Amino acid sequence: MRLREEARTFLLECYAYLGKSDAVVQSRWHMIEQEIQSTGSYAHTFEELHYGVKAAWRNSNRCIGRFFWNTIHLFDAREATSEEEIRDALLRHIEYATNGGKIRPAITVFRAAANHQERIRIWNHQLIRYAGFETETGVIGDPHSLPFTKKCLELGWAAKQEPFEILPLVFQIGDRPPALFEIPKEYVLEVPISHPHYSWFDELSLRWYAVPIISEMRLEVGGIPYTAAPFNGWYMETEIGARNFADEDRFHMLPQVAAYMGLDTSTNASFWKDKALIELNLAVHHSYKEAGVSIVDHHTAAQQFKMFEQQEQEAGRRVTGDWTWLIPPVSPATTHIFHKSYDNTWLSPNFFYQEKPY
Ligand code: HEM
Ligand code: NRG
Repeated sequence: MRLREEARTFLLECYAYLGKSDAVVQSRWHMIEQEIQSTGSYAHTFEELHYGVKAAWRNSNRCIGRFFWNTIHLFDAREATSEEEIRDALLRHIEYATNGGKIRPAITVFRAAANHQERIRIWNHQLIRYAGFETETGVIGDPHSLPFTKKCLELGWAAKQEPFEILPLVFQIGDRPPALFEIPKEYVLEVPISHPHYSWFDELSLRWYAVPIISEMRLEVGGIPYTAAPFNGWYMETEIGARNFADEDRFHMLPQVAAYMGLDTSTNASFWKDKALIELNLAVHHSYKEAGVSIVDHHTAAQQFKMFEQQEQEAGRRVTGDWTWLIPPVSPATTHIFHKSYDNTWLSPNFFYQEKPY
């Protein structure tokens, strides 16, 4: 039986890490075995789950931020059963993680799906995210959010159709109708983007939210699937400056930035995209720092990742990684990551994509 094996592998790893005696491992294993036999599943203790989420982060092949894997705060929300309790747990997560700008990595784990009636799914991609609206004159807001925004409107969301409009929280318990809640304004910290030297930058009216809280992935620990387990760290500046603002199918800002800079956009060889990209990234990093909101630049993040690799080697664990995601999208060859290869085996515990619930 698959669950039994995965539970056992996880228990041994977890209890070795926690320094438990053989006797404790034995007795806990007997409990788990019996629980699986009589109920078809088993429940993690708090400390098992806490180690599980740390290991899931440590095993996230695509994450450059893993040096801090051991510091994540766990909110155990497995007792939350009503819509109100789930909403309160999500707001508590946002508040704790935001911490006035000094961002704290955290995860809120909701109950595991024992059966379909009880499964909890968060429909948002991230708890805090900007809406996107299709209009006759083009998209207003973030094109990435178009399908989800449409769902929210169908569910009765009263949108203002603004370019940086925070989407509501939408989640579902089993087959019940999805619940939709506006996030109270005071919970959402945002950063207006300005440039340290270009005063015209303000005219672009760019802003971004402080905390990325991925809410659509499935956490797997010891064979148990947690379908709702939103987690956060802080941003690396390229995520916003080189992708969210720059991608042609996102905010597509490079032509405007280059125009303000007076660059020659009629030829590739003026490197106008590259120059605009650097100033955009500089502005994002500067603005977060100025606002007192945690953010890391891609050079520092790569150095921290190198320390993670060393630390893991010393601990006798292998580091797995997805090179294509680990290299930063700006000046990748200036980081050590570019110049080596990574084993892209997926270890467990880990975070996985799951089918969209809508
Ligand atoms: C991906 C940085 C914290 C799990 C990423 C990416 C970056 C990053 C730059 C690539 C994102 C992209 O290209 O879209 C960081 C930083 C953190 C942090 C700076 C600061 C502490 C965390 C935490 C977790 C986590 C706390 C989970 C507990 C992941 C996962 C992915 C990822 C699962 C892949 C997401 C996907 O496949 O879409 N991270 N991360 N990270 N990170 Fe981290
Ligand atoms: N690129 C996405 C966020 C992906 C996860 N990044 C993190 N995760 N930093 C974006 O919104 O731009 N984290 O948990 O800190």
